[in-house]
Amino acid sequence: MSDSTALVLPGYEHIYSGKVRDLYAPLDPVTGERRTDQVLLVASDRISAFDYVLDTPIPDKGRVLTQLSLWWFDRLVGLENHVVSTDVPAAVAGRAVLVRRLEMIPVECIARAYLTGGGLSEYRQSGAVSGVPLPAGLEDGSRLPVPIFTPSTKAAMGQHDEPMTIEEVQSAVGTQVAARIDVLTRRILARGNEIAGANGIIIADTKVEFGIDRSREDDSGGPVIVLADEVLTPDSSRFWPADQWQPGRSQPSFDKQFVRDWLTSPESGWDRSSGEAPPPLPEHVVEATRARYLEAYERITGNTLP
Ligand code: PZK
Repeated sequence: MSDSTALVLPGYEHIYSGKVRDLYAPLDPVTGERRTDQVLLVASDRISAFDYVLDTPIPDKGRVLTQLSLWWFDRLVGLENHVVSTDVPAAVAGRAVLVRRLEMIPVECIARAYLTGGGLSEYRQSGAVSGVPLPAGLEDGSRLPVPIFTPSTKAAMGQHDEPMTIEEVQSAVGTQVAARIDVLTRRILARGNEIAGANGIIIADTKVEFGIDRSREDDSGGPVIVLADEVLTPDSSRFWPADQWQPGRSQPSFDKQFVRDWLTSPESGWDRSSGEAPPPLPEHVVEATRARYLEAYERITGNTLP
């Protein structure tokens, strides 16, 4: 998307805007040329719900997501990540990261530790998710015996991602890289749940993205796989308060519950099936949502937002 509303950042050129984030290329201070080895990843305060980007921003959301990702990157030891520097323009301080430009792997890497959403639908139809057979009798919110890898396609914006079989992943990226991203994605979720679980948060599932650093090779001459994007945030993961977890019903989501509940309540006057864009959020919904994002950050990290 070429977004004329994206910020103008001195020393950077805007290259792309997603629903809630913006991508910039650094400019060489001497030649003014675009650098091809790095990108600036900027998390906005925009929020999406029901596939719409809402008109009302959530203050501090971009900083929460960025700072939480950085906190996790530090704790996912043994896994390379794309972070180069947090020294970024003042206009985006705290919500932007300068990262290594990677060759992105064209797969949405999803791991599930609990069953809900699209995984639950697949299970109810076939007893399996992404080709992984599961025990009978699982319900919405059930914990899985082990985290499973349920990759999907990276659809263009406005399109829906489709589940991929492991064979399709292998065809897209080769059997070696497919096996690596499967293991790494499940390991990230397992480690995330070890850490967040100690603070009463369940991470039901998560989506990560990997890239390949083509400037290097691993010890066996294979590709160097690097964790990119954001990691274990409320936008990429389902966070559930552990004390309210109750399999057999849909779980309250940590972040967007107020937004979803208000948009579908009579108070909003919005009909989800009308095809119309949702209305702006009232102050109380903005504040409750902001408080939930901050609470997720504080409960997971044990710190207040810097
Ligand atoms: C990259 N995105 C998703 C993010 C958007 C879209 N390290 C990297 N190297 C090259 N490309 C990317 C990354 C990362 N991370 C990430 N697309 C490409 C994205 C932010 C805003 F509009």
